[in-house]
Amino acid sequence: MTNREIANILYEMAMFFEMEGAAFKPAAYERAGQSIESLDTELAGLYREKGRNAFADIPGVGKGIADHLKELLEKGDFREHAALVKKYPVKIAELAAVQGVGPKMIKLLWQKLKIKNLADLERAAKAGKIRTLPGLGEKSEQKILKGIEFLKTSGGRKLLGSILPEVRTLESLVRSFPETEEAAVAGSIRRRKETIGDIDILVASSQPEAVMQKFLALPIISHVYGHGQTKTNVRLKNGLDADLRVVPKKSWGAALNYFTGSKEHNVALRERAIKKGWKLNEYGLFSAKGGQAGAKMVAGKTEEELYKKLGLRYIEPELRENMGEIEAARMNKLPHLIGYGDIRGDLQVQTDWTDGDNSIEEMALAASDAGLEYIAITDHTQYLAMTRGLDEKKVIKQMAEIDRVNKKLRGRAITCHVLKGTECDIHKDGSLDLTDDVLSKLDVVGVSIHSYFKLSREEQTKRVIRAMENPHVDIVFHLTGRLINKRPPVDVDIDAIIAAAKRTGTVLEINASPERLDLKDEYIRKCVEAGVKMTIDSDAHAADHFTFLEYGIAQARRGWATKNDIINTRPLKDFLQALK
Ligand code: DGT
Ligand code: CA
Ligand code: CA
Ligand code: ZN
Repeated sequence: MTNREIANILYEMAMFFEMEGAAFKPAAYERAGQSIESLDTELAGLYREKGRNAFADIPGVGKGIADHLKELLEKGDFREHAALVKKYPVKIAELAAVQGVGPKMIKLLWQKLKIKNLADLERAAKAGKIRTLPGLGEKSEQKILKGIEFLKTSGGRKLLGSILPEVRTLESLVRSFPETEEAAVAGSIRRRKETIGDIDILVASSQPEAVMQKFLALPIISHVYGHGQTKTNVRLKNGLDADLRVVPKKSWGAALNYFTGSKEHNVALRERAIKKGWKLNEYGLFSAKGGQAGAKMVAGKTEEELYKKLGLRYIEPELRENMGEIEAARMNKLPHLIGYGDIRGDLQVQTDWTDGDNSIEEMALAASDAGLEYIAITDHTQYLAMTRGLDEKKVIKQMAEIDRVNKKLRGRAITCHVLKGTECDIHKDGSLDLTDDVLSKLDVVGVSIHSYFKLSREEQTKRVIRAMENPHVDIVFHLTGRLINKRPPVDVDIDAIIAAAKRTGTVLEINASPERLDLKDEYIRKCVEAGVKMTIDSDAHAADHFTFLEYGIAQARRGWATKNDIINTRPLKDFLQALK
């Protein structure tokens, strides 16, 4: 039984006591749970070694709770808990995870409607039964349904792009503590996953307690779940949880590696260490000779040293998913990933001609400030009436305006060049929303799907391929149309699309907008393997959206893409030559 599992049972006790209306007990069990969750060592092991003495120094664990813990560790449960589970046979943690649902309501739901779990709750809410309960109305019912929907779609995970700026601020705050020797954000954020469960912050310091105290005093913290000497677990005001660990400097590399993950990558590395007769954990790589006491540290101060000792080339965090990177590192076949500063142009930019916030000129100036050498203006087309999409006449008019802006920019010695483009809608049958005559006049033709998301795989694939076969079509924008946590991807045969891209010379876009990240990593890797070229575009709808490009680059790196795979890393002339 892990500390977290033990803590969860104590939290459950706290909720039962709240249902019972008991005084003090809910807070006492909550506190004991927090203490155990933040212990640096596993309580089960400690109990095996020391018996009841193992509980002596745990804050909040008095005689009563210690008795329960003893029973729990020996028998897997304790009588008082089992009795309450019998009295309230409900999935209490599952129900409490819904926003606005607490122990008191759970009791009411059980007693009046026999609601045991999330599925029961959803059924009752949809049937209009919640509003019949005392103290609850239609509004509470709607709120519960919304809470359930959120839990289902996101699993509570947040978009990387919605939190990274704030995480960076937090990281620099922690780095600025005088006792901090090294600081880094690890976990899924360092691997730049699309969505993030929680923030893992790692610090190297010889004074962990001072670091903890300063961390706990930060105003962005809204709740402390628990804190120990080297480990603290908090909730931030932005709704995310954060874990802080402090390690000695000599273990920095090993700890950074461990807490960066992924778990699967860690497991594979550990197996490799074992094969070499070593032991790998968050404190270092050790020679196992002479048992625990005689173990000698072989590596662990830096990650580079750790990989080297294991006979591997350094593996970038974005690749650490145990998807073949360890084998590639062993064979010296890792890709030389595209770098974060490698993008020169942006091929999907909207303006106030349709649903963007800024003018063509404002977007060009912002792009120039962001260090870009060229952008394509790609406003929506007429089929998207909602965005005031452009028809042929307006496209021609916009081309003249782009000429005017380019001239003006040159006059001011601004080197960012504005290309004429479109985000042309693909109709249901794969025909396009602008005539070939107009498409032929543009520098960059992007096409995309904004309707009929639910066509069969066969129809959807045929539709996109027909658009790709148009000789004027250069790029397919956000191929699958997904919105992370909001809308599923359309169903397409990705292998057929990639084959068609190869055959027709069409480029596929990696859309960098944080809720799109479309293509996903697996598809990018397929493109790389097939030799199909890609662009990384911000899909900017406002002047400050060029910062999104970073998320697209991260996505490309997670898909093993090199600079050569992404054509907008090239200077303008070479970029244009790479199009159809
Ligand atoms: P998340 O938070 O769900 O977005 O994903 P991660 O990868 O940040 O996962 P998290 O926060 O649970 O743990 C951070 C890292 O710590 C994880 O990437 C690898 C390491 N880790 C956590 N639990 C285990 C474990 O049971 N075994 C191993 N080998 N590593 C673990
Ligand atoms: Ca995490
Ligand atoms: Ca974590
Ligand atoms: Zn748009």
